[in-house]
Amino acid sequence: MPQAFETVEVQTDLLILGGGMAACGAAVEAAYWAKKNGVKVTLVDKAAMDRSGAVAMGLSAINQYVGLKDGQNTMKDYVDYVRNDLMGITREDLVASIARHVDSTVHLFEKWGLPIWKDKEGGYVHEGRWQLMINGESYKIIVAEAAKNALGPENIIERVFITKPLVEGGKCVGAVGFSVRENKFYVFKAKAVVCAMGGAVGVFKPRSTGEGAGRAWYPPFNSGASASFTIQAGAEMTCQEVRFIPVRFKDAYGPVGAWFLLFKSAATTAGGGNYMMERRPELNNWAPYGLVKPVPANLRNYLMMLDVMEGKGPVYMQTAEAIQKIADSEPDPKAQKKKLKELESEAWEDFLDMTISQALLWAATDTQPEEKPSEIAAAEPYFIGSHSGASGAWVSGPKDIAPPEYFWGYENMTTVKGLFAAGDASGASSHKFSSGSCTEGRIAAKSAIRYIVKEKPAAPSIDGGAVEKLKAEAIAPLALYDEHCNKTTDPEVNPEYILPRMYMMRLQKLMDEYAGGVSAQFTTSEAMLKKGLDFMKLLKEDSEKLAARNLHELMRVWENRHRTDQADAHIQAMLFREETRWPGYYFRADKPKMDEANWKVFVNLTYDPAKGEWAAKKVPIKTIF
Ligand code: SFD
Ligand code: AMP
Repeated sequence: MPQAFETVEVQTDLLILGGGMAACGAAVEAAYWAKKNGVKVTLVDKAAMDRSGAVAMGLSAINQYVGLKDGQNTMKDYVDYVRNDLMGITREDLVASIARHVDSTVHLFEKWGLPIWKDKEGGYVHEGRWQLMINGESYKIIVAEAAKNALGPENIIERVFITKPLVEGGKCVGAVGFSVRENKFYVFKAKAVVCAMGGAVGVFKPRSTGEGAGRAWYPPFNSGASASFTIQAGAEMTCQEVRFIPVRFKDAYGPVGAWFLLFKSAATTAGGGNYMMERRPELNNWAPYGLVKPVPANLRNYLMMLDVMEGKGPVYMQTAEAIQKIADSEPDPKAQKKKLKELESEAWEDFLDMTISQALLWAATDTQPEEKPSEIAAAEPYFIGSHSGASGAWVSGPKDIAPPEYFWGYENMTTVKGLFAAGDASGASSHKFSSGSCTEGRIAAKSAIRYIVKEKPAAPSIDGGAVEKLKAEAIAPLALYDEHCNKTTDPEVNPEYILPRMYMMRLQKLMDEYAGGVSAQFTTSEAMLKKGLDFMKLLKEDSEKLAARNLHELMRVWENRHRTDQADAHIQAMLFREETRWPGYYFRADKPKMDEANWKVFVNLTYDPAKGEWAAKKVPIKTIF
């Protein structure tokens, strides 16, 4: 029996998609400018904002704070840091734009109630040059509360999963989606849209399958919605080849930043060798970037992977040594003991504030960080433009910093009119993290409201027929299941459809083996990528046969469709870039060297949804600072 679905139409001016760090920043800023300009704002999140997105579990550090007012660093310092970390490929205008505003966002967090560690003089405690320590278990709740207070509950719709954009006459005029709790299909008609639906996890096969499926560093509920939304809207995408592979405490993905930066811990292989020192000559091959401090994240990974590939693993974070060294610097045994206790509790809190499962793993494996080292490993690839990856939509820079090639009227607007992107959704501006993503959300929302006020876009006229077509497409997997599920004794095995879990495993296997995942030691080549694209074509054909048993699974169907768009874009971009620029993230075995003369450029992609075709091009990098 086909299920009855109500259609709910929501008319608004500014539509904010997502409820994470960027969307919360967008909400707070939009509320202010909307009141002044009589603009209606609506925010839609697939989950409950209090705990949605990457910061769901909380965080133990704010990774971007520039300290402009106290003269700790300049905007240019931050641009220099990001450019080098991304091996020269970065939009300096976008990074600068966030860097000059990020401190004010952090001050807002503090005003909203986020406890930031203070030293004896009342200054912020730094984890590293750019990072501040926080008691951040409730970080997301605090930021979401501010966003909710600013917008008002009547303008927030939770638990609605966005599937696709509405595009009319080359402009983005809204989005469609469905409730994950009720049989309701939503049509949001808007004058401008801020896309902030996070990055993508689960595109590649994770290290943990079966016994630990769903365990990953980045939250499993970010599944490529931003990338798919902007790709399907026809927006130009950038840095789709720049995945991020973090090194993490093995199997539970605990963060390493506090250990490396705050506790100044070393990582060694089983024999005690320190790859960062022993492998230093390798960095010359990646000059000039490899020779700058801090060594880019991908190269730190790479040096470690070289040891692992030579069979020198496991790799250990020498936690006990690091803690003891700090305690020993205290003047007397009593102070040393006190310090040791303090460090122990900080070590546990680091995990309890942001990766609780790692604390559980320590407990389950009888690990006391002050007594024995813990294993670390490179995770699987993720798509996270806000962290140390860079994938996302190509957006306009700010008028006062961007060169003409990077400016088209409204900062953070994609190449599709009326469609703005922030956080993981916007590309080539890495190292925004939680604070920078919130800041970019603020910038994008203010700009989107300026677009609405200045351009006065007409209300969208999407007709009923088009809406019915989108609705039928969105919910078709439910009917497909109902029609065929009784044709086999086990409904999980059925020649008429594919369930989302099976589909996801097929996608992950493809990416893992052909596009340089964990099992391929992050290595691929032109031939492997082309073969991967052959399989991708077949997978995409079969995606029309995705079936869902209930609303929850319908969400899983669409998550996988979104992941597939991200996967496809990734292969296309790696294939186009004929060099290896980020070893440690991926290695093109057929083009093993970095080629500054030909490839110090952005790779930008555009998808034509009508033809199902990609177009790739090189875009020059403009040096501003
Ligand atoms: O160090 C849909 N991050 C860290 N940032 C820091 O500042 N400090 C840290 O300590 C950090 N660490 C860290 C971090 C993340 C994670 C997961 C861990 C550790 C374990 C990075 C930041 O969290 C990240 O940069 C920002 O959160 C990015 O912000 P944004 O807004 O781009 O993404 P989001 O917050 O994940 O929100 C996404 C939202 O979209 C919703 N959504 N809504 C409707 N329809 C759909 N189809 C949707 N799909 C997704 C989500 O529900 C969510 O609301 S450290 O260890 O690296
Ligand atoms: P992580 O926990 O790895 O996400 O790191 C938190 C922050 O510290 C991020 O800004 C990282 O880029 C940075 N970081 C982590 N490890 C190192 C390192 N070994 N050297 C320099 N920066 C680091």
